[in-house]
Amino acid sequence: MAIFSPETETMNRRELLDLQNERLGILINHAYANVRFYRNKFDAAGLNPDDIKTLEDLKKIPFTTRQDLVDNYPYGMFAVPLRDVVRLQFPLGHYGNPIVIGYTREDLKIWRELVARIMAGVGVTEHDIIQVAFNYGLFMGAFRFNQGAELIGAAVVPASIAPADVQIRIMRDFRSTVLVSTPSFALHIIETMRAQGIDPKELSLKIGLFGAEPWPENARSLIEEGLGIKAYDIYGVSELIEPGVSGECTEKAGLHIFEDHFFPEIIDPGTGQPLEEGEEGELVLTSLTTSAYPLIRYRTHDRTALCTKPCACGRTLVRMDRSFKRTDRMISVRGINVFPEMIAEVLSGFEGIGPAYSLEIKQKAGMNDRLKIRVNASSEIVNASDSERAALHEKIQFALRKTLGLRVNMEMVPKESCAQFDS
Ligand code: DLL
Repeated sequence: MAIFSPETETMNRRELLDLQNERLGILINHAYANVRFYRNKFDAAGLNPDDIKTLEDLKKIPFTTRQDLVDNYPYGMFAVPLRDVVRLQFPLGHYGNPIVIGYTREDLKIWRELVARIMAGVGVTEHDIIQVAFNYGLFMGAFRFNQGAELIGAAVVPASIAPADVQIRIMRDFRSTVLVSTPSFALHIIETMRAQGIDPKELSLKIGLFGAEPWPENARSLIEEGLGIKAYDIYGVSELIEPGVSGECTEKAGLHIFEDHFFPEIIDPGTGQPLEEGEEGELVLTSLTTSAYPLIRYRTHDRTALCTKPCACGRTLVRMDRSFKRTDRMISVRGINVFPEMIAEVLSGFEGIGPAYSLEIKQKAGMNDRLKIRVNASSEIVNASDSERAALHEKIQFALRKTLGLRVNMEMVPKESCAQFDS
């Protein structure tokens, strides 16, 4: 398979380390000079930028968390003036506690190349027609795929959130060869195709790139068989040029992390101590080249393990295991991140509702498909008229949808039915 940037993707690991150390020095000085949050963090830890000479020294710096980004909303984490920012995006799943990510022209160029690397690595070429079925309005990833594909020279169909039957029609009429979506949506397309009696052989699809949520191997088999394609995993985090942190190659033996732009560490989520290669723990990432929104030792809360053994594809980049578990309580439902604290916050706005609630997650092919929330309601609400209860139900359901960015099924139950949060 083609390697888009062979000079870095197949670099000798000693040279790669030198490159990372050089970039680290620039990053640390940039963040210290331009982001008060980092300056304060360094000062509080008694560090100055000269103390961080190599990646070994990075361990001295405290972690950066999502809460830090929320606390510094909107522009407190920006390391460049707004006039140098050419795009502002807010990630899905953060409506309750918003964050905003900025990009300079150079940041956008990097992200475009990283997505192009992932695509080229699974065999996408300028002859392909790539159907991107991610939400262009809100989901930052959609743009990344668009521009990565254009860099390769492939044709892009930004099918966005068109319903499954429309997606299938586009696929058939345009002869799309690559589908990019969440794995859940790919399964939904397959179900719709079956219901319409459409054989995958009628389509021209050959490759699928799927991510934004954990998807087990059995889901991969169902997608590969259902669409007659090879399906590959892509991983990313909105706060860090998502997607584009890592992606599988045709070997399907882990996701290559683009270490020339991100330095990965695996830590024990409880103690914060670094773990050895091969040990499973929480992935912590440092963006080495991001100029507008640099993140140092950012805790992703995703569980994985790393492997630096050479890959048969020829890349020397470290591989991360496919990630299925979190170290926090975040739940991914069809690619949308749900933080239980956000549910509690919505419920707290309604008199006689909560605070206790329970969550029921319905899975499909090992992936979270539907969320049901049962909330405690006071006896006044339980005994109110049907129309009053229905009006309140609609209000709560609407507020949950607005905050979570996800349609949920909500049920009000008599108080004491839900003793505590329970997922
Ligand atoms: O989901 C970025 C993305 C877009 C990745 C498109 C791939 C394709 P967020 O919405 O910020 O960003 O969610 C990030 O989703 O911390 C993981 O918990 C989970 N996640 C993302 N990709 C994968 C994957 C995008 N391939 C959070 N496997 C991450 C498992 C994934 N979990």
